[in-house]
Amino acid sequence: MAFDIDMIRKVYDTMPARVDKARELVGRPLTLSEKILYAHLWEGTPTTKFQRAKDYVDFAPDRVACQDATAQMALLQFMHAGKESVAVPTTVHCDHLILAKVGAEKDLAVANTQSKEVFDFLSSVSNRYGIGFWKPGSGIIHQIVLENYAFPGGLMIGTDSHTVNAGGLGMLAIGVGGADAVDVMSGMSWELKFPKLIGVKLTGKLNGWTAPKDVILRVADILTVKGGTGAIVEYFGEGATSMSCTGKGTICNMGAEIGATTSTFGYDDSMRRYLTATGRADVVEAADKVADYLTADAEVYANPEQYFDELIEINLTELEPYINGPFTPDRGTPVSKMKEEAAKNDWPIKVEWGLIGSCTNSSYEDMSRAVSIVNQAVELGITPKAEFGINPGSEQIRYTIERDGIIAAFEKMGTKVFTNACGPCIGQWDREGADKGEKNTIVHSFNRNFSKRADGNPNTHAFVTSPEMVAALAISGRLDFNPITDKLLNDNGEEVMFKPPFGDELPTKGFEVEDPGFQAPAANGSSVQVIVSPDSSRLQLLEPFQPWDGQNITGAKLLIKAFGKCTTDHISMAGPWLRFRGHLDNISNNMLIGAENAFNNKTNSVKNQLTGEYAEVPAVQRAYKAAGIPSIVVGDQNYGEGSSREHAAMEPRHLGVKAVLVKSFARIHETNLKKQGMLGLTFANEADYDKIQEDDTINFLDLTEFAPGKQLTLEFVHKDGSKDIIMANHTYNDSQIEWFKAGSALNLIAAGK
Ligand code: MIC
Ligand code: SF4
Repeated sequence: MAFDIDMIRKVYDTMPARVDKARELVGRPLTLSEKILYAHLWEGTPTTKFQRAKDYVDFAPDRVACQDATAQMALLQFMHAGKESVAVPTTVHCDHLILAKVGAEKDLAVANTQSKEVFDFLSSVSNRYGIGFWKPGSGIIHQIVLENYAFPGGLMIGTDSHTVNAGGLGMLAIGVGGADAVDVMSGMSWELKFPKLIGVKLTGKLNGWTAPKDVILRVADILTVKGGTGAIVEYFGEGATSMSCTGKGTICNMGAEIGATTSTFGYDDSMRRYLTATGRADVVEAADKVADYLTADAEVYANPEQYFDELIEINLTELEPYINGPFTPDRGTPVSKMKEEAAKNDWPIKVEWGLIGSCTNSSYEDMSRAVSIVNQAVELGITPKAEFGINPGSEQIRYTIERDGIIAAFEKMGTKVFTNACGPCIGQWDREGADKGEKNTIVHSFNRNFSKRADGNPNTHAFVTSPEMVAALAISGRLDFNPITDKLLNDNGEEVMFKPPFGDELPTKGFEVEDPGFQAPAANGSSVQVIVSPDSSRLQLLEPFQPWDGQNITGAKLLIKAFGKCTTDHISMAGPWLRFRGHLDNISNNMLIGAENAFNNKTNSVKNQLTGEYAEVPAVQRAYKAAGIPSIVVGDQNYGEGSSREHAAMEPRHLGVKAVLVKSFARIHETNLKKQGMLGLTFANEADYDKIQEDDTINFLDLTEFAPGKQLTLEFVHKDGSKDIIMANHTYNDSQIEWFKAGSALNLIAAGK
């Protein structure tokens, strides 16, 4: 478990010289993000003035973290890279595959039986290649990383979009697909387009009912789900330094929901307190020596408009609690407007469930503030109207809140304490009655609330809010309850009111844990056997994808023209499908089943152009594949938003889709497509989306001249014989074009190039 103090010291040793040199070259003060990026340039990469949002740059991340649902594919790919062990410190965390049903103890035992094969695979592959392994029940990847590995000024990548959580400790932590992780684990550089920078100045101070969560709910409301694309969000100001480190983590975590590359905060006392409380006083000592490099230059904070591409200012003193949703995390409603909004939109007022947890909001502070509301309810004699569930973020948090009586207080109210894992946040929730599909409302402190995500029911209206607001809304049983102004009736029919929540930032008696659930890898793993049974339904060794044949793609069929929001949950659904994350062929049966077909507004119903009949998307695509016919997918804005799961790129690749042509992409998904040897293209003219018809056949006219910065020409032949020529943009650079030619980036690594 030992966090790598030597590695951290090495980063700090080289940081000042690198940053000073960069500042000189750039010729102006530097932001924190720039300092961290310049300090992590890949050896030999010239320090030049990189153009934001333009230049691809090679970096050397300090760490890699993977979670079980994505690690399977990442490590199956890593096994092809031909390496003896990972080149940078790496950990694997088992957190996504545990179904929440009755409570931690039983649920964990069930998961350990049902997913034994997968956990055994991950444990042995970790042991084999020098990877630290966190067992099921140890906690959610991002809480564990924050508690053990994150450090100010570091650069890490992780195969999960919420890796960004570690920004709470002043890191640049970035979510990537498994293939990117394989590069870094193999000792290669990691490429990122030099990001734009968004500054968020926080003035004032959080107070009363507002929490760090409200900052990001407000930012999401301002920037929307794609407003952060290609950007790092840097928070600063008195409002930033006055909040807790885990609160900062919450804000950075949900930066994934605005599409931001990552978010971060400058090194401050809250980080010192957190590092010390989590047993890392030596990191504080090392960081203090280079503290000036772990925050932006003073001129940047004094005149932020000169250094950021975009600047937002939020006054925390005036900020209200927010409730975002339903169906998208950027639809923000301040608590004072909820009565009006809910009535206007006909959202179900009755709250059925309140869920506290997920990697976003499962810290000690979150639990202690939420329980302060629960305790008040008990004192005031109110029986909660909704059901309650919590997922502690890690075993260390669970153990500590149990010791401090917080769990007992929750349980007094009938709360279900689920495993230290993702649980309902990723649809690992056996919610009673969800199959009836009734319209209903739930409130949770998670980050995502896409349709069907938590319980599979498309009519569940999920709202995202702070843990303390979840507690208040669940106890009142009403979505439009405003705890700041509204009274409640207790069980005796008396009018009562809640006082604002309060809680400890960190446990006054310190953190404690008996068995954190960590397994260190063998010192020399070369004799460890990694077993994948050939008849497994859960795991399948990968076959390399075929290289490009050097010809234009012709006679391709339109598989689907997806309409509106098409997140990775729509492309490769989670929930029950998580069990196939290590088996490419089986999981491909969920390909695009959640996407809305623009021609009939139905999901999972597309026309098979060979028969004229409508059928499920994977079935139609398998029919094209069997007939040796290529196909393409067309999509709308921000296609592939959400998760880092590369299955959303590998499934179409595996089933024979050649290109995905959309109005715009989310960052991680676009990279995942490139890595897997697919063509990820955007309409040069967005309005051309409307020209695409259901029976179209597509010919590429100049793929043979595929080159950086050069548009591709596609001919869409309609049913009546008429044609449209559509120009497509792409962002492939020279090396990414090589991935396409080779069939995938991994094919190049495996060939030793
Ligand atoms: C999520 O929150 O959607 C997930 C599940 O953590 C994903 C990763 C996955 O699909 O395995 C993510 O955010 O990247
Ligand atoms: Fe797990 Fe949810 Fe966090 Fe994703 S967002 S890592 S599913 S807790």
